[in-house]
Amino acid sequence: MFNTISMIGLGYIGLPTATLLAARGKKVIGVDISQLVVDTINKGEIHIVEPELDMLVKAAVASGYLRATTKPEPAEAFLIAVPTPFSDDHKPDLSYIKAAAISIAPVLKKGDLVILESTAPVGTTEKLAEWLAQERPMLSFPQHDAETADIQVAYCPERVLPGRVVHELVENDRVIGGMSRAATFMAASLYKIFVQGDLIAANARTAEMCKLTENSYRDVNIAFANELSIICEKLDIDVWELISLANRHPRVNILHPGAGVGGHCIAVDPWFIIDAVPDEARITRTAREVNDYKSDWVFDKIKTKITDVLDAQPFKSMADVKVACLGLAFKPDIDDLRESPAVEITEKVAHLGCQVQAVEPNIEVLTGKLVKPNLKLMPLEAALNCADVVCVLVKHRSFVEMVSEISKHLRVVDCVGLIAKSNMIEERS
Ligand code: SAJ
Repeated sequence: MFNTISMIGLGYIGLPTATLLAARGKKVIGVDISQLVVDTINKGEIHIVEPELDMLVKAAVASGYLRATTKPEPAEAFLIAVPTPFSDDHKPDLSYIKAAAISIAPVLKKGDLVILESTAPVGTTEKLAEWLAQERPMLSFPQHDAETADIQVAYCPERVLPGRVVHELVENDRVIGGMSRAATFMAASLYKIFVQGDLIAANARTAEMCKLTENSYRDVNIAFANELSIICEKLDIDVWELISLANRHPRVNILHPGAGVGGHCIAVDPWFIIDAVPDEARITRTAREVNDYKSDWVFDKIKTKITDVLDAQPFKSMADVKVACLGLAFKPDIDDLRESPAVEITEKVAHLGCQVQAVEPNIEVLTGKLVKPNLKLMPLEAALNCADVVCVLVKHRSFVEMVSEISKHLRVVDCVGLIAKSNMIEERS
C-alpha cells in the first residue's frame, strides 16, 4: 500500500522508525530542520546514542532506501515525531507540531495519510488536521468528511524505552487512533510493515490519552515509592526491605525510590493532563510534586552530611570538603544527562562551595552547566579515596559491582538502594 513514506523529525523516535521502514524495502524520505542532522544521516552516520541504530542507518542509507532532507517532498504517508516541550508554567508547546503540519501541507495530495507520533495533549490530532485543512482548503479532511476525506489523519504514540528502541519499536503493541475508521485502517497497514506486536484500534483522543496515562501511571507509582522512602526515614525502616517484602504480594508492584524522576517523558507528560483538567487531575499533580520534591529532600540529606563533616573537623572550611556524586545520567546505564535529577543535585552541591567529584562512567567530559572550577569528573576509585561524603544518585551497573568499596565509606547518602542492608529488591524496572 505504501511505497514512499516520509518521517518528519529524525530524533530518538523518528530516525529508528524511518530506518526500520527502509529496512523493509520502503523508500523513506527523512525530514529534519537541522542541516547537520540531515548531512550526518546522509553520510550513513547517526547523531544520537542508541544501541544497534548505527548499523541500521548505515545499511539503510547505503541501500538507497533512506535519504534525509530539510524540505518535505511528496510521499504517500507522513509520520510526525517532533518534540512537544512545555513552557516554564507547564503549558504544552505545540509549535513544533504546527510547524511540521505547515511544512508538509504543500506536498499533500488526495489519498495521503498523516500520522502524529509525538506525545501530545488530548485534542492535538484534531488541531493538526485543522492546521492542515487551513493550509490546503481544496482538500478534504476527516474532521468534516470522515471516511471519504482526501487526507486521512491518525494518532499513534510511540512507547519505546531509550536504550531498547530498536527492539521495542518492533515488538511492542501499538495503539492506533484514527480520526476515522479509514484512517485507523490505513495506519494499521503502515505499522504492519515493521511491527510484530499487536496493532490495537482506538479513536485519536483515546490514543492520545493512552500515551499520557502510561507515563503518568509510572510517575504515580514512582511517587509512591519516593514518598515511602521519606516516610521510612522518619519511622526508621529500611524502605528497600519494605518494598521488597510488599512486592511479594501477588498484586503489589511498587517501583524504586530514587533521586527524583528525570528524562523527557515521565516528568513531562503528566503535565499535559494536569494542564487540561487542573481541578480533576489531583493524584497526577501530587505525584509530580512528590517526585520533584524528592530531589530537594536528597539534597538536604547531603547538606546534613556536609555539616556533620564540618562539625567533626572544625579546622575544615566548606571549600575543603570533598563530595563524591556517583551518577549524573537521568537513569542507570545510559549517557543521557538531560533533565536529570542527579545533575540538578550535583550542581546544587557544587553551589555550596565544596569540591565536587562527579563520577559518571558513561560520559567523558563535563559540559554546559556542569563546567565549574569546583566540579571535576573522576573515576570511581579516585573519588572514593578522598571523599568526605559519598552520594549515590544513580544505580549504574559499575557502581553495583563496586558496592563493597562504596559501603565501606563513613558518610554515604544512598538514594537508590545501592548499599541498602536488604539489597534484594526485585528488579521490576
Ligand atoms: N525511575 C525511578 N524509579 C523507578 C523507575 C524509574 O525513580 O522505579 C526514574 C528513572 O531513574 C528516571 C525516570 O524515572 O529518572 C524515568 O525513567 P523510566 O525508565 O521510567 O522512563 P523513560 O523516561 O526512559 O521512558 C518512559 C517509558 N514509559 C513507561 O515505561 C510507561 C517508555 O516506555 C516511553 O516510551 C517513554 O517514557 C516515552 O518516550 O514516553
